[in-house]
Amino acid sequence: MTLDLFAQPAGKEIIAPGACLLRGLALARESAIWQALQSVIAQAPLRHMQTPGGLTMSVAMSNCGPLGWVSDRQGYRYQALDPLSQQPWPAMPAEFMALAQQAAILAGFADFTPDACLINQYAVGAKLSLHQDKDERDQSHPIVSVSLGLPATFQFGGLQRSDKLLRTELQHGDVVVWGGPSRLRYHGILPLKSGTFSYMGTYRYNLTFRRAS
Ligand SMILES: O=C(O)CCC(=O)C(=O)O
Ligand SMILES: [Mn+2]
Repeated sequence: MTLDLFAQPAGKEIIAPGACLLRGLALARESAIWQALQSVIAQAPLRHMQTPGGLTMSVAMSNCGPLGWVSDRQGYRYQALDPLSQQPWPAMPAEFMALAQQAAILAGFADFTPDACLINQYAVGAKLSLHQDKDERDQSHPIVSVSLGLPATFQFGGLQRSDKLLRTELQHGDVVVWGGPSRLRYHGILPLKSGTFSYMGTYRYNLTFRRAS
């Protein structure tokens, strides 16, 4: 008799209760994901948003899906229209949705239907300081985060900013999911080191899938 029912999927590392790292999960769909990503950013270009405090973010961002995350002098929020074009954000590509739902299921979140996907593009030196994802209305849904292109150091902390940080290198194709008791853990990305990743060039891309409404 085998214990397959209890087996973890290959490459699943539990990093905290309700949080796991699915190494290489996106690789099986990488060319479809890359094509879909290029189509989204052709419709809604990557741009450097302003923080409420007036700083320019080092990461360039765009969105797809019914809602998109935006930051400007008025604050952080989700909205249905791209402020650059006043048009709806591009639709969530089917391959994006399929990957996000597959990852959520593997992580133990069976009914995740994201309505927002934030796209982050990191050039050398770009970073995302330690923060919580807390602009979403219902935090019973997880965050699914997909890494593409150049590697980066991910910091994953606790519920207090000062809590000890786990540091791990995220590679092309890795997916991190955090929800449940880990949903509001602090996390961030250290400044990107220079490099070239075959077809994605000198960038790291990250897709974070959220249930915003
Ligand atoms: O780039 C990453 O891996 C993390 C992105 C993130 O935390 C965010 O967009 O809120
Ligand atoms: Mn975040």
